[in-house]
Amino acid sequence: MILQLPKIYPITDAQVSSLSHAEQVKRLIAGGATFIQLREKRQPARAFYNEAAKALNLARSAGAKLIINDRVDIALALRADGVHLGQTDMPVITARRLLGPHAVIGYSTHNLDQARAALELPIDYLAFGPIFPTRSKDDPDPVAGLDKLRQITSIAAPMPVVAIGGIGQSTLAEVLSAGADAAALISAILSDTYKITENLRDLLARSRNQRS
Ligand code: 3NM
Repeated sequence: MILQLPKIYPITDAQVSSLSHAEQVKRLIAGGATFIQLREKRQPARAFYNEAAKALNLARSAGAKLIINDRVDIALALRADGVHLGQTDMPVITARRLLGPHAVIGYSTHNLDQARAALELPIDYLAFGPIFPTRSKDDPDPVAGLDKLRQITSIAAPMPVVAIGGIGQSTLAEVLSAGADAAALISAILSDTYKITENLRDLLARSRNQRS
């Protein structure tokens, strides 16, 4: 079945935001998030497990889906809605075997060859980026730009494509016009602690005004 993604896909980040993942999730849900990724690159497994458990409770009570970045073990232990995997994480096929057919699996790609290869994998969405320069990722791949995004969205259908990297209020429209099904964002939503809910509401409103 083809995954229906909201146009705005927020990702939590404990470096960009000083708040806990659970608190970020709470504010994102208040802003209208229905599909959220928890991304944690530094915490030890136990600390992240505890945080993810709290975040998942919040998501469940709001009917939102929660996807765990990288950590298939934590997603499995908590029965989270799915995982987001990168090129150096556990192979997608292995994750699918562990998580079963109903889990959502998203997969990061950074160039055309990776995107083509991803289309052969048992994934639910393909992420592509960075579309623009980003400061939220250590050692990002080269900026891919909108033309490559357009190429990918044209070959990927019906696989949903999530654009990521440097997307904000002013660039959202271009990314969606390039055919992306959703935009995944960190700093444009999280960088001001007091405006997380407001930022997300604003982005969702903009995305609704956009023809797809
Ligand atoms: N992955 P921001 S870019 C987590 O290119 C991540 O795959 C990327 O954060 C990729 O919205 C990125 O603040 C960072 O730019 C996205």
